[in-house]
Amino acid sequence: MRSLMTQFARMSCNKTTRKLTHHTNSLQPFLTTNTSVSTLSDLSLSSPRSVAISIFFFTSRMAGDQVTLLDLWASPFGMRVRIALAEKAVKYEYSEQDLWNKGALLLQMNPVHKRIPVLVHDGKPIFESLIIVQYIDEVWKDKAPLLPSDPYERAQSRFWADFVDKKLYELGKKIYTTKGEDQEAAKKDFIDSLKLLEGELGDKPYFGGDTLGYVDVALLPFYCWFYAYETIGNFNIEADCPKLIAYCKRCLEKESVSKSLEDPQKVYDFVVMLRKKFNWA
Ligand SMILES: N[C@@H](CCC(=O)N[C@@H](CS)C(=O)NCC(=O)O)C(=O)O
Repeated sequence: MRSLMTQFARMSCNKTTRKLTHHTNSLQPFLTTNTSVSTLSDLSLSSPRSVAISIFFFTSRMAGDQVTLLDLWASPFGMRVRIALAEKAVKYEYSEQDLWNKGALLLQMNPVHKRIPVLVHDGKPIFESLIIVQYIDEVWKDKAPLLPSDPYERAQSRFWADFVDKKLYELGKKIYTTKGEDQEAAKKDFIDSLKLLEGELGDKPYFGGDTLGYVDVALLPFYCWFYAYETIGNFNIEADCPKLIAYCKRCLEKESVSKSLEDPQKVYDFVVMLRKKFNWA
C-alpha cells in the first residue's frame, strides 16, 4: 500500500501546504522583529514553517473541539474515518494530502509512519485508521456507538476488523499488482476471506447487529474497490458472496456510508492508470 499510495499521491494537490506556505510568508515580520508571542506559549520559533504549524493548531485549540482529517480521496483507511465522523455527526475540516510530496503538516503530525489518515483533534494527532475510529467512538460516545459494550463482543469486533486489514486489503492489492498464478491464488484467498466474513455476518443487518458498528466501518470502504479488483482480476464477487454484496448495497443506503465512499469507476480508472504507469499489468 505504501507504494500504491505514494503513487496515489501524485494525483492529489496539497491544499494544506499551500495554506501553510501562505501563513509562513505572512509570519515573516513576526520572526524578524521578534514581536511578542507570549500568548502563544507553545510556539516553537525554530523555523517559519514550525511557527506556521504551531499557530494553525493554536488557533484550532482556541476554537475548541476542532477536528481536521488529513486524508487522501481514494484511501479506504481514510474512508473509515469519514464514515465514523459522519455517524457521529462530527463537523471537521478535510485536508487532502499529497503523499508524493508530503507536506510539513503531515510530517509533523505523523512523524513515525508519515501516512494518512491522521485525525487532529484540538491540535492532538491520532493515527492508524482503526485506532482513530476507536478514539472517535470514545470521544463522541453519546451518539451512534460503534464498538459493543460487552468485552467479549468488543474483542470479537476488533478481531474481524484486524482480519479485514490483514486479509482483504493485502489480497486485494495482490489482485491488481500481480498476474498469472499469483493473481489466481490471490483471487481465491480473497473470495475465501469474504466467505468467512459472510459467515460471520450471518443474517444480521450489520456486523454490529442491528446498527452499523466497528467491523462495518472497517470493511465497507473496500466495497468501492471491489469493481477494480473484479474487472482487473476478471471475476465476480457477487457470484460467490451474494449475501455480502447485498449487505454492502444495503449499507450504501445510509448517508454516512454513501457520502464517505468513492465512485467505484473512479477508483478503477485510478488503479488502471497506476498499473500502466508502474508496469503491474
Ligand atoms: N494501517 C494504516 C494504513 C494507512 C496507509 O497505508 N496509508 C497510506 C494511504 S492509503 C499512506 O499514507 N501511504 C503513504 C506512505 O506509506 O508513505 C491505517 O490503517 O491507517
